[in-house]
Amino acid sequence: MSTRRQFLKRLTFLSAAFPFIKSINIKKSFSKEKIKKPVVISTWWFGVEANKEAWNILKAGGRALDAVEAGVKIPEADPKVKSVGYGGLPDRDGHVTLDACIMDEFSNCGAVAFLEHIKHPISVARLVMEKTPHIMLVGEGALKFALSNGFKKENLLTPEAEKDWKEWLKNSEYKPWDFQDVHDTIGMLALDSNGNLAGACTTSGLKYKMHGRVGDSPIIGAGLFVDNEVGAATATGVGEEVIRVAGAHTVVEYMRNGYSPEDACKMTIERILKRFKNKDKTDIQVAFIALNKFGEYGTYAITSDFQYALYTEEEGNRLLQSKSFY
Ligand code: SD4
Repeated sequence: MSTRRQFLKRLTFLSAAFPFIKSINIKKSFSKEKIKKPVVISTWWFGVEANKEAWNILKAGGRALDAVEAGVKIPEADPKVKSVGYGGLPDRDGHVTLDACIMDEFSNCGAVAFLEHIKHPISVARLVMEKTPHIMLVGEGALKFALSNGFKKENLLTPEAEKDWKEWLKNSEYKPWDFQDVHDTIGMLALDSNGNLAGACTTSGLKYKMHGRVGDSPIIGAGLFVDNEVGAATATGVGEEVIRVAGAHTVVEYMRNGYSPEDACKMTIERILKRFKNKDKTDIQVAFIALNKFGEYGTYAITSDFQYALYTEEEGNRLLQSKSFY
């Protein structure tokens, strides 16, 4: 039985057994021709440039994995993006420490965390996936692995980021939830013309974090998850909250149960918000983006500042406003 038929059979069974499961999005009559592909979706304003790079690979019939790696390398190398790679804001001790992960259509995955001095952590993550029997390397070990594979050791702290950090040091007020200023991980998901999914996620993490702190972004199942039978999801925002609900995996599991990508993101955000009953929820941000096997996408955020970039054949490359709770 084909994978898609198995998927639909499971969904039909689930909705019969559990009528409360929303079955409105189940594509009983989904024909292959209706699948919108290729598609690439990514987080925040810098996703637009990243998508362009990914699209070049996708439109040439390339693999989603190659597209997402090439795509996220754009903000990694851009010093104007103060939350990813080169030019990222440092931790409270002045170190730029990077987290990244990547996952393909075969559930192969690789990650690096707490990595310093390497401009493209996503490519190191891919090499961890392809060249080692492991999934994640961190800190010194990740750096050693990168250098032994030809990566160059660089200073990633730009004069501008250093200036911001020195300014912050004057009061050293640690507000990891302060999303009014700079933040923003790039998470990217792609469906290629062969119908395969992949995802990548890369960040310098929360600004002025404790030295050694690692967020959700390099954690498979939290910052990123891909299941080629169902869909893919990635996260941005306060990583601690994403990890607590195994965010990206939760989104994919909701999609497996028949929910649309948008509903899946929304329900996962709801699970995060449950913990904040008596607090002001508008002072933290978490957002998810999701893409399913049919090329349908969806996003949801806690607060209204979240934007994402979407590139499809029909509509071109656009920066869009996400739905949110607040
Ligand atoms: C982290 N999730 O390190 C990342 C930060 C981020 O938008 O996405 N900011 O927790």
